[in-house]
Amino acid sequence: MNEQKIQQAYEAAKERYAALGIDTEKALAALQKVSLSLHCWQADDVTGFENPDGQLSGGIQATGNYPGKARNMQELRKDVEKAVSLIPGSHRLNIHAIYGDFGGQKVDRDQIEPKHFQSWIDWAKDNNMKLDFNSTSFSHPKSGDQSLSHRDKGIRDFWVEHTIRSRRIADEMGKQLGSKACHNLWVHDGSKDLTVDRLLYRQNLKDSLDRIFANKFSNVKDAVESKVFGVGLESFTVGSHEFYMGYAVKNGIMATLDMGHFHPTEEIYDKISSLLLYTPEIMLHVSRPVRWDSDHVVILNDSVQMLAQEIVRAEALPRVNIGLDYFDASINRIGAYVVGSRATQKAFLQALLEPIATLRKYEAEGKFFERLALLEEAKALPWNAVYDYFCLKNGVAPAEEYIAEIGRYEKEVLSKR
Ligand code: RNT
Ligand code: ZN
Repeated sequence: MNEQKIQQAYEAAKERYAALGIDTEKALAALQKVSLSLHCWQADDVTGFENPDGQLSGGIQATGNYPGKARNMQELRKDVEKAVSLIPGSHRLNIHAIYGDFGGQKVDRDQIEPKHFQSWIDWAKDNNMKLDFNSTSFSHPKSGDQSLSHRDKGIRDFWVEHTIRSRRIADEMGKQLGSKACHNLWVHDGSKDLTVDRLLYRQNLKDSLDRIFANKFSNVKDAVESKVFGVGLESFTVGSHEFYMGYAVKNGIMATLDMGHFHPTEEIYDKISSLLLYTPEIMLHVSRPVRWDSDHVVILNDSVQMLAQEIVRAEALPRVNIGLDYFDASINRIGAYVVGSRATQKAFLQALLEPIATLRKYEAEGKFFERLALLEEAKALPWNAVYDYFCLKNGVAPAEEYIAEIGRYEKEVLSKR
């Protein structure tokens, strides 16, 4: 796309928005500050580096067998660097504990240390990125159907130790990179069939969490992630939404809202303005459930748009940590990162360009037809010209041009794996 054309289209859009009282420059400046936390696990279908042949377990599944997945740390970093080069702005990388630099050694989960992640911290510095972290309860011989809530104290102790160490690693990342790291705790714990011991498991999980969070780390923002159910664990999830919402509120930590972790017609956008009254911040897992928590690549759909609108309308951008969470193994994985990240950015840009003052005025005056009409019209305003300009300003391929770039990378790099 010709630079001049992008510029011209932007000038026209700027005028169009100005007529509605919207300052596109302000929206662009705000979007520049929206950092996405890219999930490292899209690049290798949640395999990690502990055991490259290991099977993914714990109620999550990556389906598809597209060639070219990252087989080791070097390949994964190269892929993330490529993806990031096609996403305007500066972003974070969200790492799971199984992605440590273990140097070919067997390092069990209760043995991980900051040193195993030092090369990630150095990499992040070199690439002008910040890091977030996650403990990993799945894909391990001690996982079974439960981890932190297991009825065997020995198993619980193992996972408590792992999670405390994970938070310590996050602290080190936050300290060295000068930006607090989000530590997200999600455990798959549940049961396939009916349990008569719901209370027992939940008491166990609460007790484990109390032990895990007994220490405060000043460079960590803690988050706990609920879920409605996992594959193979359909009848009961220990860490339900109520469980973690209660825990987060009581302990002043974040709840993570994953878009795929609620009942199929339940949307997370409506939870933002409630949770923020009671918790300091929120962590998001932007995802796309298709009939279930299928973790399809994020696209610019109503769910993501309404989520972004709610956050912007509540002036909550500084209190929301935007993580992505999906893993599609059936398409080019770098493409998956880029499509999902750009869709998320577009949703936030649209929200930042909303004629909110007029909409609020209509609402206050009871002019509901006018409110509905303007909401409809706003959908078709030339926000995409503003996004192309955002790409241009950030030196990133605009519009569909990234498709060819990813094609080149596939030919030159991925196809040789
Ligand atoms: C699983 C959760 C969790 C994971 C990652 C890999 O349903 O969404 O966030 O996807 O931790
Ligand atoms: Zn998630």
